Amino acid sequence: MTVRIGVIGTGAIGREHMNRVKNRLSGAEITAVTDIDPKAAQRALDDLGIQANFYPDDQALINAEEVDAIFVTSVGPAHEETVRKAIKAGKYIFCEKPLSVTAKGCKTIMQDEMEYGKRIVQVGFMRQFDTGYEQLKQAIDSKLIGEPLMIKCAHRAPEVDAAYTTDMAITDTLIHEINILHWLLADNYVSVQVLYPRKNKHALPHLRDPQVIMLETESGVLIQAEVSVNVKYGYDIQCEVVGEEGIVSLPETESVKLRHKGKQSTDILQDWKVRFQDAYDKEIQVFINQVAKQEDLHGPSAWEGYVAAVTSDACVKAQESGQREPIELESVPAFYTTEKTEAQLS
Ligand code: NAI
Ligand code: ISE
Repeated sequence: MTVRIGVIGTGAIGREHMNRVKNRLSGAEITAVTDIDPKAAQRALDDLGIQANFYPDDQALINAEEVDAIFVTSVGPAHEETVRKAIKAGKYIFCEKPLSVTAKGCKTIMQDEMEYGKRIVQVGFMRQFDTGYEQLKQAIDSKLIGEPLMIKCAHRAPEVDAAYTTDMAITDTLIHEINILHWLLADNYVSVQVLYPRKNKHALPHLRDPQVIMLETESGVLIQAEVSVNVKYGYDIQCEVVGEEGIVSLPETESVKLRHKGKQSTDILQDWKVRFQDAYDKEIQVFINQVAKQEDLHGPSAWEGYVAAVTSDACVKAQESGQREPIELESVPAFYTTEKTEAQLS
C-alpha cells in the first residue's frame, strides 16, 4: 500500500516533511495540502514539484478519500483541534510538537484516542530516532555507567526572530530536552527551577536569554539544561550523562577534520534541519511503515505529548515565580505502556 498523506500547514517544517516524503523516503506520497494561507500551500507544491489537491481547511482535507494519514505541521495552538478531528475520522496522525499547547488538551486527545481503541497518533519528538541519543540510551539501559546521577545538557541556537518570547525557551526549545531526557532515563520529573545568568547582549530587550533549567527526577537525577538562543556560532546540541561508574556524552556531529594555517578544526552545524535530518527521515519512515501495515503506532505517543505539556507548564511557572515548582503527572494509562520492539521502530 502506498500511504497517501495530507499535509496541514505548509510552512518551514511542513515543507521539510513534504520534501523528505517525495525525495528521500519510500512507501508514501503527498496527495493533499491545506494552509490558512493558500498561496503558501501553492508555493510549497510548486517549489517541490508535487501535484496534490488543495483543500480549504483541515476538516475537508481529513475527509478526503485520497488521504490515509495526515501531517499536522500548522502552528502549535492549532494542533489540538485538528488532531481531534482526525481521530474522529480514523485517520493516522503525525503531529509536530506540541501535541497541544495545554496539558488538558493533551489529555482530551488521549481520551479520544483511547475511545477510538487504536494508537493512531505519533508526536514529532524526532530525537528518539537520532543515532547519538539511541547510543546514549543503550549505554544507560545496559548500566554501562552504573545508575545515572546527573545530566548536563545544552540547546543552543545562533539566533531567533523577534516573535520569540521568554516562555518559548521552554515551550518551543526545551520541550525537546524534556521529551528526550524523560525517554533516556525512563524516570518522571518531580520539580523544576529556572535561573537566569547574565543576559547575552545579542538578545532582544524583551527576551531573557540564556536560561538554565534545573530539573529533578523521581529517582533523584539532577538535570542542568541550558537554553541559549543567541550564541551566534551555530546550532549546538549537547548532552552528558554522569553515572556512578562513568560518563557518556552525545557524539559530536560528523565533519571532516581540517588542518590549515597552523590550526586544526571541524565544522559546527548552523541549522536544526541539518542537525536532525536523519532523525526526521527515520521518524517519518517509521510512521509510514506502520500506517502501511494499518497497525498501532509505536513512535512517540500522545502520552509523551502530555508528559511534555505538564512539564513545560511547570517550567513556565518556575520561570515566572523564580521558585522550585512541583511537577505532578497522572499515572500512565495501560493503553500507552505497550513495549516497543526493534521491528516496530524500524
Ligand atoms: P511556520 O510558521 O513556518 O509554518 C506554519 C504554517 O502553518 C504556516 O504556513 C501557516 O500559515 C500555517 N497555519 C497556521 N495555522 C493553520 C491552521 N489552523 N490550519 C492550516 N494551516 C495553518 O512554522 P514551523 O516552523 O513550520 O512550525 C510548525 C510546527 O512545527 C510548530 O508547532 C513547531 O513547534 C513545530 N516544529 C517542530 C520542529 C522539530 O524539530 N520537531 C522544528 C520546527 C518546527
Ligand atoms: C524549533 O521549533 C524546533 O523544534 C527545533 O528542533 C529546535 O531545535 C529549534 O530551536 C526550535 O526553534
